[in-house]
Amino acid sequence: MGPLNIRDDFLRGPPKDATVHNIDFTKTSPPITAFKDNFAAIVDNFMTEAECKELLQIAEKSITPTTTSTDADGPHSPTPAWERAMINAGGGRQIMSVDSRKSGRIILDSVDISQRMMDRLLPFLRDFGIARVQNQPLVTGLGPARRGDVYLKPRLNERLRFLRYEGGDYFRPHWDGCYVTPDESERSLFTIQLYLSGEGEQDMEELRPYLELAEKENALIIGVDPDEEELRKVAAQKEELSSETVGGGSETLLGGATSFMHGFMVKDSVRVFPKTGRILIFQQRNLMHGGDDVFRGVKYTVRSDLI
Ligand SMILES: O=C(O)CCC(=O)C(=O)O
Repeated sequence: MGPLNIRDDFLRGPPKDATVHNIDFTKTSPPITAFKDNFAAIVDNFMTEAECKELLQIAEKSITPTTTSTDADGPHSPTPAWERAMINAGGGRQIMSVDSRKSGRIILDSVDISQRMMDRLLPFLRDFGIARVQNQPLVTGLGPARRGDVYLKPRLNERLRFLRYEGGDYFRPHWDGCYVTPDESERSLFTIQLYLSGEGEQDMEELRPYLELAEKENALIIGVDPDEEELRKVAAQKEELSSETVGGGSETLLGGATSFMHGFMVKDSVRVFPKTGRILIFQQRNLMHGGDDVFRGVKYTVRSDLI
């Protein structure tokens, strides 16, 4: 990968018109009492649409071949080579698992960009009371709280994971693993999702039949003895519905919320819909979540961690 050539004033300064919203899981619809006092919050307008576009371009440029390819149809301009996202299999190994997730991914390691994002984020973390974490057992677990461990000087993991979901792509429910640096002096406590596309709230009437199909597929996949024939049928129905609505990625996004739920088989979840420039921050401990299937349009998000 060559130099990223990031302009000096990119992502500098505080965002204009940012609004914040703390998620109180006892007051959400549906309420999730098991997540009482667990931390999750949204900052809207954290980045402008232009900044989101530029960030995505930087990421795509980092994986775009520099040479033009030629095949039987003639020369083609280079297109960014998004890889398929994998899951961690322990011991630093990654494996493909479409039962768990299906999306494109670019991994961009950039201390510079993550530092600029962090400079912008820090005042919000202070307001949320998570710029310094001490005696918060729900966030750290009981051991660190009892020992009086203090988590200071948060930074954003420079490993930025750009995810691209389209045509029925998803990330099934899971917990985010806590990342511990090799020298064990730092660990991640919070996840960051920065949405680079999406319009925010979606029409639930329109979305409901799509979600029901995705839920059916999910229930079959995680069942003890899945009915393969039924699974194929549901997957085909879902594909048909999603591919009908895919058309270049310029359409309004349908689906793709980051959903919080208490348990794999829970039907109704608390949805945070992607919105360009919106950032979602939540504690890694306890908060089961997933990325809903995307049925129309393209969802782009950047995942990182606060360490
Ligand atoms: O794409 C999403 O909304 C969720 C992604 C996610 O859960 C993850 O990156 O761990």
